[in-house]
Amino acid sequence: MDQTTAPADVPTPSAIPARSALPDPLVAFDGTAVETADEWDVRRRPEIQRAFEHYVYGYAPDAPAIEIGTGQSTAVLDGRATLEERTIYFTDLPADAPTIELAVFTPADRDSVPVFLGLNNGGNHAIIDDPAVTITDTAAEFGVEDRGVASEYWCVEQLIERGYGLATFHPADIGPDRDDPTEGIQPYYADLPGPAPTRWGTIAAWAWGLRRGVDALLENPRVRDDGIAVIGHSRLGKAALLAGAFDERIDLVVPHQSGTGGVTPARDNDQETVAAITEAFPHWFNDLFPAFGGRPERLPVDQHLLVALVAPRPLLDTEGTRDYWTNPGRALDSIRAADPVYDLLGEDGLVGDGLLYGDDKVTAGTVGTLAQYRRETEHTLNQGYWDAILDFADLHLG
Ligand code: GTR
Repeated sequence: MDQTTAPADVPTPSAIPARSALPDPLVAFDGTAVETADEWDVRRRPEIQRAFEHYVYGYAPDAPAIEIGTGQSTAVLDGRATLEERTIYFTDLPADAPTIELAVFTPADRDSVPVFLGLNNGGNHAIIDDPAVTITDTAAEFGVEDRGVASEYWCVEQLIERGYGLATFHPADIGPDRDDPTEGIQPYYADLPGPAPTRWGTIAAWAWGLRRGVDALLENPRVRDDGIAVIGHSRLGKAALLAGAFDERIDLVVPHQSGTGGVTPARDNDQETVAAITEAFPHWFNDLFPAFGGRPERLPVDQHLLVALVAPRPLLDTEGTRDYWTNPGRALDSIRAADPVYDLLGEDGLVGDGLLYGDDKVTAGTVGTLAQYRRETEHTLNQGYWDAILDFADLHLG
């Protein structure tokens, strides 16, 4: 690993001291203090981003040229919502390159609303039970068979009622969740920064795909430009957080039960370790990250810094108390360790201890721009979570 050519501002693991504590977000890799918002923006934020690309997720391509197809617009949910299906084409790539099949549900009676963008594992047709929703090719291959089976997970009726939209596509539009580098969008990008072992993994590709979803939403008059929230669950929560950390057009981030490689640190994690995750899912990360298995204290970064990259934008980390593998306690440590960056950038960040449970009210008095919210669940998403998420969004996206 130490032989790889790291860019000048990325330290090699041997050049940085092993640290069992989470690295201080406000101390640059060269050991100097980061004392102003400007220093954070110009110096520290980019070096942290570079280190995540280099050591963890891989370098993703720049924003590509896209074209958005016309597709269908149709009334769904008894006329309460409008469904727009739009294909996102990558116009500089060969004609056989992947496309994103984006479905956007928005309240029929509003002009322009905040929208949650998230990857869905079932297929767009799993969101509501309505034959109007297209079963896309990738969803037919990788998603579920039955329509509407994820309706109590995505709760789109509840979103619509509360004045929000949902935009979604299947992750396999960008790349299937398996260890085959010949599939998906990745093989279409040969020239990326960094040496070969830093080539982007699937989480980076999914995050990049989400950012293409943002490109499309910003062109959509039914979507409020300053109201784009990104959400994702578990492996897709890791992608949502990564997208939010790199893309300042994203206004609010909800990494739901995102675990290791998401909000949960690699250090001092007695649940899913770097060794375990890179062995089970080698394609999720780049090929340098596995070298930190068994020695996470050598990582120049840890996941609290990914949270910090979202600052000053609001982030709600949602976790299940019985979802042990994601390690909600360590995720809370991560949130807390990112808080000083919110302070530096003039946001209130955590209020109190930063933790809310179950029926705790998510209001201006109880949460700031950064919080963890837990429910008594295992590894799932449901209406109770959405109540809290939408309360948080009401506060910050108004
Ligand atoms: C697990 C994996 C977790 C999490 C989860 C999921 O098997 O170990 O990191 O991503 O899958 O995506 O549901």
